[in-house]
Amino acid sequence: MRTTRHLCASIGLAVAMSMTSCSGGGDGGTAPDSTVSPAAGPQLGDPIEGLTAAELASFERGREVFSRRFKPSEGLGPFYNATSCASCHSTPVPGGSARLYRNFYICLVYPLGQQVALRDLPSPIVPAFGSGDWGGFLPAHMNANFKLDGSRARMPDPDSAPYEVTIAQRNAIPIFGTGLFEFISDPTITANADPHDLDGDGISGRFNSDNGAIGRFGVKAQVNNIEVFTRAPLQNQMGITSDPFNGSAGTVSSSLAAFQGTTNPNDPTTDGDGIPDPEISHDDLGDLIAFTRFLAPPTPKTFTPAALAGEARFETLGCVACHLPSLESSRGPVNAYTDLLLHDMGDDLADGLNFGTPQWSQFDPITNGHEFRTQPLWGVSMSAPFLHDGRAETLEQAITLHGGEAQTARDAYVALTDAEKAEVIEFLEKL
Ligand code: HEC
Ligand code: HEC
Ligand SMILES: [Ca+2]
Ligand SMILES: [Ca+2]
Ligand SMILES: [Ca+2]
Repeated sequence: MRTTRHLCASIGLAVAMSMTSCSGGGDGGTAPDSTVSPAAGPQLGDPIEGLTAAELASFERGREVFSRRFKPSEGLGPFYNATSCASCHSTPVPGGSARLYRNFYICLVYPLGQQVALRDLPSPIVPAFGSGDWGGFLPAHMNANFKLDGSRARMPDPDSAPYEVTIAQRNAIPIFGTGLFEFISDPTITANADPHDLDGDGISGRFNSDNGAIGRFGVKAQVNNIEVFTRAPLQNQMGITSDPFNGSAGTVSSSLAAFQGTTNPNDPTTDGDGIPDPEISHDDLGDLIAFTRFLAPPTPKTFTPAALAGEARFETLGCVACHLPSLESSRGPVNAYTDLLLHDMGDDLADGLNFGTPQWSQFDPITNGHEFRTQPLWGVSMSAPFLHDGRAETLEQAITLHGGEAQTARDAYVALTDAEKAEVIEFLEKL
């Protein structure tokens, strides 16, 4: 059974050998032997095991690049939200998440299906700050276009703009272990998709695609590979231009056609700030990619009897329909509690934005405005606030705000006694 196998794989051989239920087929709720030792594995912020010496050295240098605060003289800007990756990914250590004050806005104009970014911005991410000298890159101040006012971003007013404007917030998510999603094959992801809910369990699950390749990264699974999700924040969050490192060779198992691609890994990014492009060297970019690619997942804590009971409830409540405990990868099981698929989360969580080309979206009405990638739950207790915009302060709130396809599981959770709910929370806190 998936949950049992995952538990043993993730808490290490020594522990696994002391737990008879690990040899196979357990029910996921077996109480642990009282001699179970503390969970073993990499410390938070360490790389995954099994790297070569060269990869390890690159990873260590990459951690420095990740925390480096770029200055305007080094290319920061002309537009930016933060001066380093670690500005938003630092709680509790570099690679982590951030509180609400680091939230940023995403803005698209026109209706779903025709959405485009504000004119003169490289992406839908609205930069909070801008400096004075853009060379030829000055935004045209027209209608719903991007504006700076006293170096602070001014977004179009959705009520008075001449066309539809959709604005949503994003709260930083942790990237511990995220790089392992590249080592999960396309068929492993697509095997769980059920876009028309043919098995009738109320849960669809669509894969997203990014320029024809299956998406894995971002809250809408809108990006295929770590190179893109390193170069894109460099440009969109920090205004740091880069040349492709591997380009299309960085793409993970391309397969499907896309119509609304968001990223092209083969294009150099450029800007007009007067600092020669690229603003990050090839070596530094490679090291930064090594850091994001090889950062290890959080090591689960030892499961208490209550956590084990919570794990069993997590399954009976139906949470596992989306939060799959484990996916196979070429580097072993990835125990992230996600299927890497999109799910309709209901009207209240919907952000009205479409990214990438989700499965079947070219035929059906576009549903991506209501959909999100199942957020991984490993290490989840360290990354408050929760949900894509950080609207939930506690794990309990995050669960009760689930809607749409998750409504049944959410209602089943709400119907539990306080003691039973506490078991589910304790389980989440051990991941
Ligand atoms: C202003 C805050 C901010 C900054 C700065 C920032 N990020 Fe992020 N990061 C986010 C948010 C928010 C998300 C989720 C965004 C989404 O998918 O819409 C994210 C997602 C990611 C992901 C995908 C994680 C996953 O689970 O799929 C990676 C990888 C990542 N960031 C790397 C970086 C790197 C590398 C840098 C520096 C070049 C960086 N980020 C800078 C806020 C930030
Ligand atoms: C239909 C699929 C689905 C089901 C079923 C589901 N979830 Fe989720 N879960 C998601 C998605 C998608 C998100 C991200 C939503 C967002 O960011 O707005 C999420 C987010 C979360 C988060 C917040 C994670 C974070 O870091 O922000 C927690 C905690 C969570 N789920 C727990 C549960 C529990 C417990 C259950 C069972 C009671 C459950 N989920 C059932 C899809 C699902
Ligand atoms: Ca720049
Ligand atoms: Ca289904
Ligand atoms: Ca420049």
